[in-house]
Amino acid sequence: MSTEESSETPSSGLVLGPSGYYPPVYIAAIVSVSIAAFVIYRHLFKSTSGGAAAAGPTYILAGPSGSGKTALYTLLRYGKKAPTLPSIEQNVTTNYRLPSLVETTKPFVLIDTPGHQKLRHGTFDTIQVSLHARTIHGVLFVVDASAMSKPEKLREAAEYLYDILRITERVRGGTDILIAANKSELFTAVPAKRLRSLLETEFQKIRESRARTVGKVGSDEKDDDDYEDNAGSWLGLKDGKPFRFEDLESDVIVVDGSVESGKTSGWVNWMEERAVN
Ligand SMILES: Nc1nc2c(ncn2[C@@H]2O[C@H](COP(=O)(O)OP(=O)(O)OP(=O)(O)O)[C@@H](O)[C@H]2O)c(=O)[nH]1
Ligand SMILES: [Mg+2]
Repeated sequence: MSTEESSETPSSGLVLGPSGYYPPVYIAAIVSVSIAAFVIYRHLFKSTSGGAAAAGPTYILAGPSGSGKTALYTLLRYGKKAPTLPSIEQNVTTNYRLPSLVETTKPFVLIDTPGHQKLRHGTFDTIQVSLHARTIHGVLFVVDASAMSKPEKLREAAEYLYDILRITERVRGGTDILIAANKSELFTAVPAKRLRSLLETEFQKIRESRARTVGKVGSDEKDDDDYEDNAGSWLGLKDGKPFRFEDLESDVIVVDGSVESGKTSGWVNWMEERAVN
């Protein structure tokens, strides 16, 4: 066998191919393309729950980053607290057992979503999938109640919830939504009733500002399927009145709790009530 036909790597560092040496630039290109393909694969298939949201009755944990979703998911799923890191992809189980329904119902799908703004598209997709499959039993929108007295944190939470409602309100009857006011053991935590009213005021402002971007209040139609292009200025619109959660199709309630103190019964009871419907 001649040296040219040998498959050994030459000492120069160049890789020998069937027809000679591949210059480093080709190798760099192949590596870059492989990495890009891997990133796209992860983005498409790993950042969302895939088919799980359509596989059975589903609860989705959503909400801003740092609100305690993964802490809650861990407590619900494993029955104990554990340290968490900011999530970059969803945590999914198709085998979640609600405590008082272990004997009587099948397991549920429980999905924990990342709250970072750049990763929220996966959450919207998951909600869409679950809505179309009619498997959605509820969205637990987790907020850090101790941060809700800060206008920018309140605004961020309200904007995110608004965008979720733009999806759920397109379906007749809407979707049950629990705003889980977490970290209620902290003395700075805003109580549930006050939080509801703060969010309503914020929603009114968001609706007005989005109406300005599309023309006038209610000018973009609810039955436009493309929610991405629709600012949602129609949300909860009734006789020109200020925004009220009770004017929505979706049933929205706010309940205090604390993963840290193990005070989650209000949220679990809410899930159990919906589990049998
Ligand atoms: N004081 C207090 N801290 C909590 C509580 N629940 C969660 N935390 C803490 O809040 C921090 C963020 O919790 P995570 O569960 O990681 O937050 P997340 O909503 O999953 O955040 P992302 O994954 O970035 O969307 C962690 O340090 C938790 O320990 C609570 O009830 N009280
Ligand atoms: Mg998380």
